[in-house]
Amino acid sequence: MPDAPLLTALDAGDDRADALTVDGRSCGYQELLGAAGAVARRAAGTKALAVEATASLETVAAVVGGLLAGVPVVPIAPDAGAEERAHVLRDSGAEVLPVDFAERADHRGEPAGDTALILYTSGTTGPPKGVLISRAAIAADLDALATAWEWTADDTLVHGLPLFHVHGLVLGVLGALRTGSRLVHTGRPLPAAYAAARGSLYFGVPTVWHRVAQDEAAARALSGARLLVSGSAPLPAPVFHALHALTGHEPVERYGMTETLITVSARAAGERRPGAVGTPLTGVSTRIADAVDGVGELQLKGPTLFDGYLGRPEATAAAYTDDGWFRTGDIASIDPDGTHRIVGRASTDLIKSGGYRIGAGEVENALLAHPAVREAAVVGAPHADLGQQIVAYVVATGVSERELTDFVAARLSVHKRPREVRFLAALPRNAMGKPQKRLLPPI
Ligand code: MCA
Ligand code: AMP
Repeated sequence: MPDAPLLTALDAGDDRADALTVDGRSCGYQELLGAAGAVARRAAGTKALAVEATASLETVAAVVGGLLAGVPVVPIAPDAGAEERAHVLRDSGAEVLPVDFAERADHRGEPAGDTALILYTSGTTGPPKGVLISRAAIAADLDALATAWEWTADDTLVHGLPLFHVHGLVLGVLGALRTGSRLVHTGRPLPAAYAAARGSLYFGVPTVWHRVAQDEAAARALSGARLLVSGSAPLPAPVFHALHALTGHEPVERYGMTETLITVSARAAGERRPGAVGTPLTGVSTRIADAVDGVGELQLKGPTLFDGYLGRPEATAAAYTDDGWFRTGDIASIDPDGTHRIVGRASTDLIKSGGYRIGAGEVENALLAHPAVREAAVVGAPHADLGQQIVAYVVATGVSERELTDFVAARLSVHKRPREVRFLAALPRNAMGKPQKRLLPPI
């Protein structure tokens, strides 16, 4: 299995000139292979390849080039601030290499490298950790999803998601290059761009689907599609129903994590239930641990799981139970017919905003690095469009909300900035002096 190529469709010799469109520029597989070959030649022998993951053909060529060279690819968010960027480069040892899409070099056959991607993701505290994702895990996941969604070379996949996370990159790019479906990446996930692309298979995070459902003309244009898929955060039931009413399609919801890839999904041929994420994919086993009335932590086993956090054996060990199950940290229940429901997260310090995973501790540390800030507590407040929005409570003098927001955006990344800052005289603390987030004033 590890010796088999990951991007099977690329080797199959398809010569459509528009096999791939990213932000308005198209290319065929042969052009992509040529550009990726040039990257592979440069990357050969490096420890890891850092890719500035803009929505562009260059990003796709760089990622494919890393795979061809057998060098782990480390995508960097284009909006990553100085501190986050430095952390990722230092922690991974990845090199930034120039990528010129006009360059061509012949590079046949993928090597049997183990780690395909190192994706940086937030925990509740501390800086993001590098998640090691193997070729075998990606292949297993994409094949299971192709079966679940009846995803084939006849599809045109459309999305506009960022290319530095599992959703946009693994499913949204590598998935197209493995199944052979055409890909139209819209640059940004705007409803009008989704409508104009006239695809058969659409991916979006709930925020995107919420915006589509609010744009009636765009939503109606999706009625000719085959499948609308939502994931990365809970899809609110009203959005599910609005999409159904406007497009005629009930969205397929699926559940995953950077560490596990996608593990549970509704099926193209099956029932789609609002508030539910379907059943485990081929090869995946699930259980609910320490259940009270059937609700408890979702734990997983299967071929799509990661190979650990880069250089952090203790964190890797802590992610598993003693008997070898991965602890998702998500609270779930399973209906009598096997349908899974995600009902919350064990820790409120892991925030999901617009489908992005953000650690409260990471944002708090960034705020505390500002000389005017003495204390900081960050929470995810419910938000109709973003699911949760980042709200910061700070004890600070002589600094404005805007200055603090920009400070975090420049240090971490724009999507990790608080959307609201509340100034307090002191943080509520318990007798031991520990901050009590549940006693913070309501938003
Ligand atoms: C605002 N902007 C700023 C600042 N404030 N720029 C600099 N400094 C500031 N302080 C600018 C931004 O650069 C941007 O500019 C514009 O304001 C809007 O940014 P923002 O408000 O962040 O965008 P949004 O509209 O709120 O974004 C919504 C979104 C986004 C598009 C849905 O959240 C998104 O792409 N989410 C996808 C996340 C994702 O893919 N997650 C998957 C994780 P300009 O407009 O000029 O650019 S993988 C996963 O979860 C698993 C495995 C799974 O299950 O899938
Ligand atoms: P990330 O590592 O960014 O992929 O975030 C993974 C987290 O996203 C999971 O642990 C869940 O909390 C959340 N998530 C992903 N998909 C869903 C979904 N369909 N419903 C609810 N939560 C989801």
